[in-house]
Amino acid sequence: MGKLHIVGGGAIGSLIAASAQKNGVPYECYPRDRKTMPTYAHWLDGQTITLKPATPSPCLLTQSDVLIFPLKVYQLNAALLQWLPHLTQKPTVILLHNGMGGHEVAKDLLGGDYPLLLATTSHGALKVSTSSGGFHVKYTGVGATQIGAPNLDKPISQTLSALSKEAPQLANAIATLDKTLPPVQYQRNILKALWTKLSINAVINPLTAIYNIQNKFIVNSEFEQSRNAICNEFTQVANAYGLDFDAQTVHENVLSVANATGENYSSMHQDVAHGRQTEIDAINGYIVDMAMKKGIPVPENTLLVKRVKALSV
Ligand code: KPL
Repeated sequence: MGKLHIVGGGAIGSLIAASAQKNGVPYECYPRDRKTMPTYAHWLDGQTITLKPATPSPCLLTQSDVLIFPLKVYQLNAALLQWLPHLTQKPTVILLHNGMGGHEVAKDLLGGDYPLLLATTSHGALKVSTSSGGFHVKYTGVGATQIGAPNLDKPISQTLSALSKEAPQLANAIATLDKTLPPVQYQRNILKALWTKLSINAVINPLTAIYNIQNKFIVNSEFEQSRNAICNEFTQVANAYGLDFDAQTVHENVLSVANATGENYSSMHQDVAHGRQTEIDAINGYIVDMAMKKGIPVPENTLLVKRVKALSV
């Protein structure tokens, strides 16, 4: 098994590092700012896990290594550029972020045939500052990670065991991630899985950020019109790109995630509350961009992008 190299010291990156520590997976962590890297993690069972110190700079990786970027899409270009000289042996790269656009960034910098995996996770984690000025990470909810290989030629393997014959390097990287932070579910059609997550984020994230509410409140009738409009626009755009969605199922799925994560404040709510840049460009902004290329009007998504941008720095 190769070593797992984790770029970034955010909540999910630190959760992966802590989980690697807990499960005996060899890893290195490369946060942008070593001062804000969590030093320990609080696990759901009350356990405290001490993280190993961060590694100061990238190093040459071998093909069996796995390089994961649990970063925001807008941080990806700079991070990949920094790593590019160290990827000559083509270790597997995994992108793990909310929203869309990472695949395009990776294609530009790494090329369309690079051993690449795209992933989305529903694990919950919170990075917390301590009174002494340090940081720790809190595992707030067990979820699952969906992962798939967008650069493989069709026909794409249906199962992970088929993938291990077609692309053993990618199957091994998935196994490494699964040993680190299970469960990891292989998705043959990862783009559809990412668009599904996009539909959820496109409704919950901007509404919770704009109205300063927990996820559960977006199911209220006062948001019905907006929810319907977002889901209808999303579905038209997704269909125009050959992705099979129907608006009613999209809407029902959004409501069920909002209920299941009801007590959470969405990541966009938290970004606005902490004065950080939001992921609006990679979520509703991505829908707007993709719609423009096909000449589809998306007034609700366009309005939400403007309103969230007005809230954030
Ligand atoms: O992914 C999320 C986010 O907050 O970004 C949801 C699913 C909305 C959970 O809060």
